[in-house]
Amino acid sequence: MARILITSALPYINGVKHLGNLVGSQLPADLCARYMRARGHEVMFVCATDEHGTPAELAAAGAGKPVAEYCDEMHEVQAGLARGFCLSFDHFGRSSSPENHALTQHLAVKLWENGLIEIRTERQMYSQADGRFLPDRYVEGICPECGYERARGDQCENCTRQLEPTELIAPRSAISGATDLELRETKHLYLLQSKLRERLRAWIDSKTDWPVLTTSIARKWLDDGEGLQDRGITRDLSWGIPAQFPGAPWEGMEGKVFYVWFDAPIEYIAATAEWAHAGGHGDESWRRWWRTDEGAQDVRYIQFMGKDNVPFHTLSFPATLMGSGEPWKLVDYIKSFNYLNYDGGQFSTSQGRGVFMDQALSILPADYWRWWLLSHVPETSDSEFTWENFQASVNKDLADVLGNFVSRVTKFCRARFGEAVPGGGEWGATEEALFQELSCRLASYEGHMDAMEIRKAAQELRALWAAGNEYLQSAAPWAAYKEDPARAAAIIRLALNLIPFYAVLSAPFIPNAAEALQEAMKAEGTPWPEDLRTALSALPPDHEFSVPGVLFAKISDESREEWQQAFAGRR
Ligand code: B3M
Ligand code: ZN
Repeated sequence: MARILITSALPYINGVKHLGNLVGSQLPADLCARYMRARGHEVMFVCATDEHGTPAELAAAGAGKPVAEYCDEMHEVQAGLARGFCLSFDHFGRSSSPENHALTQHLAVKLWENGLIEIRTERQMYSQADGRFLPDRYVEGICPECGYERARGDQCENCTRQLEPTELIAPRSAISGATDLELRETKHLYLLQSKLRERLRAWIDSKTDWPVLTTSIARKWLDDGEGLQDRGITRDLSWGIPAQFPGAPWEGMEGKVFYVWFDAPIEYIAATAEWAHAGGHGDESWRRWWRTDEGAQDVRYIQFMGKDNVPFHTLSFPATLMGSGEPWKLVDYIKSFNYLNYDGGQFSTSQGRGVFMDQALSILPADYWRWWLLSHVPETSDSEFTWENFQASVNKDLADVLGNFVSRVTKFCRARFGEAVPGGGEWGATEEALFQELSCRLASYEGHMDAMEIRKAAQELRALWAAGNEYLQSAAPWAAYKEDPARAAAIIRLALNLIPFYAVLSAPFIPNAAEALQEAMKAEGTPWPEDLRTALSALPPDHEFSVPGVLFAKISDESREEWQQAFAGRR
């Protein structure tokens, strides 16, 4: 048994996330957490809302609410949607928590003590029209790297380059659209990341098993130097973690807060502390996940995120932790994702294009979405959601393959033998062939899941379901029943045993359906099939069950068309 720490990139507080956001971090992280728990590992799975920075302020202003109130409300909304999608966080925290305030300020002090933070006077965008400094997303303009026209002052969405507002070409205020911006002097704390370049490079070089998507982005910013410039880590904002606080070794930072990307990843640690405090556990209970001098040397730490977040997790956050000089746990594996597109274009929060988490749950249960999203996760390239593809995949994989298998087997048994596992008869060559196939596929499924090759794992899972259908087809219990009822009983006994077996294997993808199957088969608590033959004899003769209700309803052409229309326009 190992100890596995899993974090998902923190969803911004500024509104309900779309399915592209969900599949890029929280959902695959949940898949991993569920799988690792099922394999008997001790798992700590945390996430949180990312509540600081200009996105929060802009969204609160848009909603006409004080920022704190807006964040309280949106946190509850996002937590509710996470539950709706069965995201099995051990804790879903808030980057605005007292724990994060304390840790962020603590780490900044350590960095200062190690000579990695200094005060710099810089010239910063000031808007006459708005009467204020314009940090980060308060400025928009053209990306100096790729020419993208709607680059934001913190990062270009198109090419992932981290930016300063002053680097944008033709900058304008995101508040008023004003272009009369001038540069005014102000002081900020700077993190001297460039001093850590060689340490970071050696660390990245040691990660030979990381996905290419992750390391190529890291190397790009490491090599051309742009990504690892010394960065201002404070901002002229009122909402955030104060940069001037009792015990701070510097002066003059009144009215400034830490930059959201400085405190957000620290919330991974703080969320674990929040978990401990919420459960009444002592500090050692979270520190054993995060301090390599207090137990975390045995932890495997896996992060999940979209590709635009990779520079912050491969460079900035490790720089913070390494630079502190304290023994914090660094990430062991970063699983990053490309983008999911929507029906010929992009999902867009600003334009309300695509399906958002609340809308998705209002039309279909979570498992339908989980299955499609995970089996089409944009792992090696961008992928695209279309309603046709969604309909086909739900109807074929879930309804025809898994749902139909369960329904045929349980109904046939009820009609011929009653609602209990039939005894008698023997297994022969057909069963032997099935065992062979299942054990190969199970090993391959486990291999893909261990490596978090999610699409391949989904394919293998589907093939495991299909093997059950093919077995039924070739063993033909309905025909056997006429001549040799005992033989039919043996076939059905095996087929019934496949149901809890499938439920356990499928639970990371479709937890609700898996639970319904376990309940119907009265097989709750079935363990992972460490030994195939044992697992497939787990339900003995006379074990009672009930025929489950429809597991997955097919999506009709009418519904598909209706949804296609409904989600084409503005949210
Ligand atoms: N909130 C960006 C995003 O949602 C950001 C991730 C923070 S992870 C520490 O894409
Ligand atoms: Zn760009």
